Amino acid sequence: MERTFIAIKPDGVQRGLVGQIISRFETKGFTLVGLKIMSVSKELAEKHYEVHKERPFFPSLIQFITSGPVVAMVWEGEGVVASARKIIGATNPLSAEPGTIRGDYGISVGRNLIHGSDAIETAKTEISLWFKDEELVSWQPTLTPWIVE
Ligand code: D4T
Repeated sequence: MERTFIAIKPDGVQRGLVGQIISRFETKGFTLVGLKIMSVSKELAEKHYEVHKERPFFPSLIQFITSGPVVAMVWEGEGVVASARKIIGATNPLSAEPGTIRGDYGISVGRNLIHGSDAIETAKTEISLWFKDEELVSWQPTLTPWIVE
């Protein structure tokens, strides 16, 4: 079953949006299979954002993501990678559609609240970077037949 990596960034945690953000994925019908709050080391942050290491915003991005607790999650379900990106909205919250997490709660690209894997392969890499196998729980919600035909 398809899985994606989602992280609520320090701004989302500090602003008390953890519950509301989790609710978006839960009520959509996806299954939570991994969840932890953590301080992110500089090493983990730099690995996670490695593709951006030459970009001018890289130092401030690393500083931001390591500045407070992050809630790391793995969500499961058919099509979850692309669907989660839609739920999250465009990178710049000012351009993100109302109804998306960034569209509803943010105004600044450097405080865009949440990360979601951008492709199935990226999701696999990010899940193994952030979670140990034994931290993930495979389970079948009893509600499934009411959500998936
Ligand atoms: P993440 O990776 O955090 O889910 O964001 P996106 O996938 O939507 O966007 P991204 O990889 O292009 O950007 C990664 C991260 O860098 C911050 N950022 C981005 C920034 O601070 N300034 C910028 O100009 C850009 C483009 C926001 C998200």
